Amino acid sequence: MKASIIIPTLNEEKGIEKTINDIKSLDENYEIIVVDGLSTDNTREIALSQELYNNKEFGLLPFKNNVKVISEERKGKGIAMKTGVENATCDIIVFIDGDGTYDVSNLPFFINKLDEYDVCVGSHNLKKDGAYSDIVMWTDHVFFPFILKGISNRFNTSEPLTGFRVMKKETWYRLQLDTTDFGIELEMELKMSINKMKILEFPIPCIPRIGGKSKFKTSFKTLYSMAKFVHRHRKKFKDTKVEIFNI
Ligand SMILES: Nc1nc2c(ncn2[C@@H]2O[C@H](COP(=O)(O)OP(=O)(O)OP(=O)(O)O)[C@@H](O)[C@H]2O)c(=O)[nH]1
Ligand SMILES: [Mg+2]
Repeated sequence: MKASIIIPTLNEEKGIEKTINDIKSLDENYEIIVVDGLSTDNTREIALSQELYNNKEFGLLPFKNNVKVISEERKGKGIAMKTGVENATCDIIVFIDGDGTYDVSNLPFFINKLDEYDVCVGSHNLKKDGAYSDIVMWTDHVFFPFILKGISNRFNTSEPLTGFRVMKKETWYRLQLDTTDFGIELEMELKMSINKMKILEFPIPCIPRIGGKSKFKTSFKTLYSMAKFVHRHRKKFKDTKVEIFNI
């Protein structure tokens, strides 16, 4: 198998099927791990139905794009990501959201780039033609990173809060992350710098959520806690070596 794709989900019944099908359509052999945070909708059932469907379809290759569904009762995207890694059997791990917002079509290419780079990250901010679909997306992907950049002027990547990252499992363990919520993305940015990692950024289009609600609270409280984190560590953000891949 090529890689374990970890998908944290919390009430993503509208998006999870598309997210899984987009991966299957790549015609590679990935391990798909859905880490569900006790969703109260049908996310878990839909993900489980994908597992059965696959086993039946690929009778001779029962583990091709097999879907593992894990329940994680502890709250937070960061915890879900960690649980996903602990259950991943491949040496390469990929993180994406379960709301269908990430275009995975070039994933095999970026997995191959891990011979040269420590982490490959997808960025909505490199692509001019992918208009932001709504105010929430614009706030998350443009306004927040802009403000954070203004506060610290230290980030070298264009979308510090991206949820699309590709790395070897050993790189994840080198990062030694302890944030349990969405702040894990900022902690990753920080630790990538501290460890002087080589990063490749690639442009991804802005695809609107298929349904469900954003769990990222675009509030001043979030902004304040993130700004505080960035300010506290501002001197350590400078060593990331980032290259941009122009598709
Ligand atoms: N298991 C688990 N998953 C979570 C939790 N919080 C968020 N997620 C998932 O993490 C992913 C990212 O959360 P989103 O709500 O999409 O955050 P976002 O991408 O900033 O917001 P959008 O722009 O609306 O997509 C989604 O697949 C969520 O369902 C949680 O507490 N537990
Ligand atoms: Mg999302």
